[in-house]
Amino acid sequence: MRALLLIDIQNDFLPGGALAVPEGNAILPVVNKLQEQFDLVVATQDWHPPQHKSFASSHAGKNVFEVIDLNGMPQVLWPDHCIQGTAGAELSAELAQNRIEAIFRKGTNPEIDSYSGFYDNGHLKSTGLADYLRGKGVTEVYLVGLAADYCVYFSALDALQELFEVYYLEDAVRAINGDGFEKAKADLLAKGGHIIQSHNLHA
Ligand code: VGL
Ligand code: ZN
Repeated sequence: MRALLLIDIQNDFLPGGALAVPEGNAILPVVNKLQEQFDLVVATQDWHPPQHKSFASSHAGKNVFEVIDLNGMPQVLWPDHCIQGTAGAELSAELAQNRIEAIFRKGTNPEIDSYSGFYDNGHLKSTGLADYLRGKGVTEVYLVGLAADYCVYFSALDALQELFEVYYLEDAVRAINGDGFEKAKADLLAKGGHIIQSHNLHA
């Protein structure tokens, strides 16, 4: 049994958004078509309280994209994004949503960032996604969404660690940083993940 995971396809990661991923909108038609080939579609949603510690605005004198130490872990400082209840945090209106069975929210703890849909960055707390998928009999996880080098990548890493077969759909993701994208793909391959194109996938 396979599941399609839609990672953070939210307005703030799309053109015009607070943390827009270059060409992020290019994934939308691909993702909408892909959904038809899956019996289970699940989404994640970055869902931060205002003044989240991953925001540069929460640290006096710090700039966006600077890296700081946050509770013993390196933390990239982001522009304010995906604040709970704002339009930027909503899933894109251009994303087909009728087949999404559940939405897992993350990044709600103001003290720690949460790139993966499975765990926060310190692996302190689970979102319940892995158990949800296992409960549905899922063994293979296909990942699409934004950003390829952050939330899609970290979700894929956790999916591997949770012993799912992992497929990263290269043409249905876009990255914040080109180098980061190449490193993410190389690392996923080294750890047993599969990098595939959506046209190579069939029902
Ligand atoms: C993301 C940075 C900060 C993502 C979320 O969805 O990739 N990136 N928060
Ligand atoms: Zn975030």
